[in-house]
Amino acid sequence: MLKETFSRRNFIKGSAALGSLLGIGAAGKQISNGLIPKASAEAAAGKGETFYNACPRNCYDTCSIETTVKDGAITFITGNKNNTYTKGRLCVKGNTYPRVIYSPDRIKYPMRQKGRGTGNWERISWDEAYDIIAKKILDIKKEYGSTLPICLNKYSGNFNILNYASEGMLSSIGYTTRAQGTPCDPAGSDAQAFDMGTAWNNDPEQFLDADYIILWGANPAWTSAHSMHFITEAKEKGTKLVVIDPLITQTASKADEYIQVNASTDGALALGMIRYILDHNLYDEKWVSKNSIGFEKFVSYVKNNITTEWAAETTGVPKAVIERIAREYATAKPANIWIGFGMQRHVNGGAMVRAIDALAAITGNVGKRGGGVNYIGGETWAVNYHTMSFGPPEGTVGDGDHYVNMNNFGAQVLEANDPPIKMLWIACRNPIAQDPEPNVVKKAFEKMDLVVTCDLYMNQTVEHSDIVLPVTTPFESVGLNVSYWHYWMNVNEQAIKPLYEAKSDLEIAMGLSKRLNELEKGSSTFPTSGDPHDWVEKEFNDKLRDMFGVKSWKELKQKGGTVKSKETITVAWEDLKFRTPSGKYEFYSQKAIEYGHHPLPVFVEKYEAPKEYPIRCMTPHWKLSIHSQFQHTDWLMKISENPFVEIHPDLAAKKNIKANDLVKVFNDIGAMTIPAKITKTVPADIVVMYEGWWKDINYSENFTVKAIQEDMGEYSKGQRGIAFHDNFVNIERA
Ligand SMILES: Nc1nc2c(c(=O)[nH]1)N[C@H]1C(S)=C(S)[C@@H](COP(=O)(O)OP(=O)(O)OC[C@H]3O[C@@H](n4cnc5c(=O)[nH]c(N)nc54)[C@H](O)[C@@H]3O)O[C@H]1N2
Ligand SMILES: Nc1nc2c(c(=O)[nH]1)N[C@H]1C(S)=C(S)[C@@H](COP(=O)(O)OP(=O)(O)OC[C@H]3O[C@@H](n4cnc5c(=O)[nH]c(N)nc54)[C@H](O)[C@@H]3O)O[C@H]1N2
Ligand SMILES: [Mo]
Repeated sequence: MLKETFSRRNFIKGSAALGSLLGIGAAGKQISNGLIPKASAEAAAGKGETFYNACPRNCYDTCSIETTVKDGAITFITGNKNNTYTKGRLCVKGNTYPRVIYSPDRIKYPMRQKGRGTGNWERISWDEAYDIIAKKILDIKKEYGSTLPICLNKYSGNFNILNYASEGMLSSIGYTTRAQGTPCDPAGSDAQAFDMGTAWNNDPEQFLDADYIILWGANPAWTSAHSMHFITEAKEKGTKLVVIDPLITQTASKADEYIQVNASTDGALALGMIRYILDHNLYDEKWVSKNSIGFEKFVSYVKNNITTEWAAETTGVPKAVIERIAREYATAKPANIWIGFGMQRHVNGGAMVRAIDALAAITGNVGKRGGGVNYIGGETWAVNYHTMSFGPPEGTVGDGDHYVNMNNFGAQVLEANDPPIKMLWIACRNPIAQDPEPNVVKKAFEKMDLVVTCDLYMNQTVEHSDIVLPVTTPFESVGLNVSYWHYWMNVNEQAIKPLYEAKSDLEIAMGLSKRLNELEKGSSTFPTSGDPHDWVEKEFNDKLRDMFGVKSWKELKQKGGTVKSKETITVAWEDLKFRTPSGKYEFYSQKAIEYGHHPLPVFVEKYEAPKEYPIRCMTPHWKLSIHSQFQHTDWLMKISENPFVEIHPDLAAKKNIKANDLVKVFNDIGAMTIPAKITKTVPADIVVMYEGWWKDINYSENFTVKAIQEDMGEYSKGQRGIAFHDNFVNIERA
């Protein structure tokens, strides 16, 4: 068994040379003396030039930012007041951006590591880096007769539309292997696709129009701070707020009613509520008869299989509570449900989402302003993806790209044999920290001839790479961002020059294409030069112009850096034309059968805890980071010094563990030792460790997480996700 310990590690592994390459030491001093700006009153008053930026992280909020620049340095940032979602405010992470940009930990130059994981890095020039990479690509193509042994793992470190240059670059050299899927939402997105044709949420600003709000396994107080403004305001106006979560989250603490459900049993809760609603004729008969198919079959399933007594026993929620919230929900108009991504990270996550969707549909809450069963949306991602429009070189043989599941990347890379994967290109991803079974991911890396990672900071993935290419922050490059939650489009201007030798992923793609073509003419179809502003301009099309009412990038800038889309798309399914095969809401889904599922929203059992590891270990998202990002920020490190495991006092007493004791959390694939936080916010059969990593600490919440699949994901995302919360461990005092 692997034993991982909690230790402050010499991150830089004693390399003085690396220290200076990272900007620590002499160079670091120079930065802090010269560049790190102070948020002075003068700057806060707006003196300096103003630029509009967009926070491009994988976050519901995708904020519009106003940046003040003086003498070429950022002196102040704040939320853009022209945006009614951001409302002139940033979250705690966003407010630290100047520390992120000017962090002495930034990777400053391209570097090559002599021996993966040795820390023996040397500075190389961009030309050398391009040369090594281009030669390897051409060698692989020669040896294997195709570029399929080259694999891209790119996801959401930066959702700027120009960052799709990574995908475009790889497409431009031939067919390659791709990490496919999403860790965020796959099971729930399939569920909504079976029910309605696709996942599509109402504008979150419409929480203000709701009479009743259920936050179902979502923790927006941490993961979507700006949504909380609307929820809180609605509550102040008299809207009832219910939070359903096994953990007493910060969001739960704001609720009128908190319901502590047994993990992974929400399907039973929704079906129990449905039984009550059907029995008491509280459903919207007109809505279901006009807008749905399969309702009768569903009713028959519920009446034959579900009782509120059974639901109470399964979920741990008293029968009287199930019945009361069922009545309240069904009679409030409109009633709004927000299903979190966290809730569906289970082996029955998709089935649970289908049951909750059904609850919204039978009460006629789908297609209503202020109502809806809100999960995720993509209506505004109507950009051209111009960066990806360059096909493979002429004469490329083969029948297309190969795919491995991003969520089980390590194992699937190891399994790929036809041909084997020999080179990794990693951008906007930290798979060694963020994926399940990090040791399997490391093994996959060992099989490679070359691992190239594009990133801003050292992390576990960079440490296991051969070459690291330094990338820019959003403030040093241009772009365009839309959200999967709100309905705004934000422009990102270049506020300052790139620091050190950092380049954007787009510039890197152009540079590599240039070198490839110098070495072998026609080996990459990606443009070898170009102004990034022109690339942004190429993302606009008539649909986007119509949706947002702006013609161009420049106009977006003139309009205050941010515009909201037309009202008509902000109420999901308002026209009640569903994108299912029948065009109706499908309680009975033939598509679900095609993908191997029950056609109806039925109850599916939770994952059974193994006997030796009876404690569920949940790993939700952390308030002070976006996954592995924002951990190089001195301000945040100050208030969040180290990870911890949350344990209920009863469980702690049973295990003889006291506050701050070091605790070993372990199962058959891994272990780690971290301090205990004793708290009643977690139930006695669950412990919690937060997702992310802490600088200089050998911690990943994934050390014990197995790659157990969710039930759905293939239909809408190509691949299933990981049941991150069906992770079972044991604990003992270390
Ligand atoms: N600060 C911050 N914000 C973020 C992120 C971040 O890392 N940090 N990440 C972004 C990304 S990529 C994502 S995917 C989203 C995730 O956003 P959320 O879905 O809001 O966040 P999670 O922490 O994954 O899970 C939310 C809640 O689901 C609960 N949950 C787990 N299992 C169950 C269950 O069986 N039933 C019920 N009812 N609840 C359950 C957890 O206890 C947790 O409180 O947040 C985005 N925003
Ligand atoms: N146990 C457990 N594990 C989880 C989850 C969970 O709930 N529990 N949640 C999962 C979810 S939902 C997600 S979305 C994943 C997220 O996991 P990742 O996709 O790895 O997310 P990040 O850590 O946000 O970003 C990865 C890297 O992108 C880099 N980056 C930032 N900007 C740029 C850029 O412009 N260019 C390039 N090339 N790189 C850039 C960052 O510095 C960072 O190192 O984690 C998953 N892992
Ligand atoms: Mo995510």
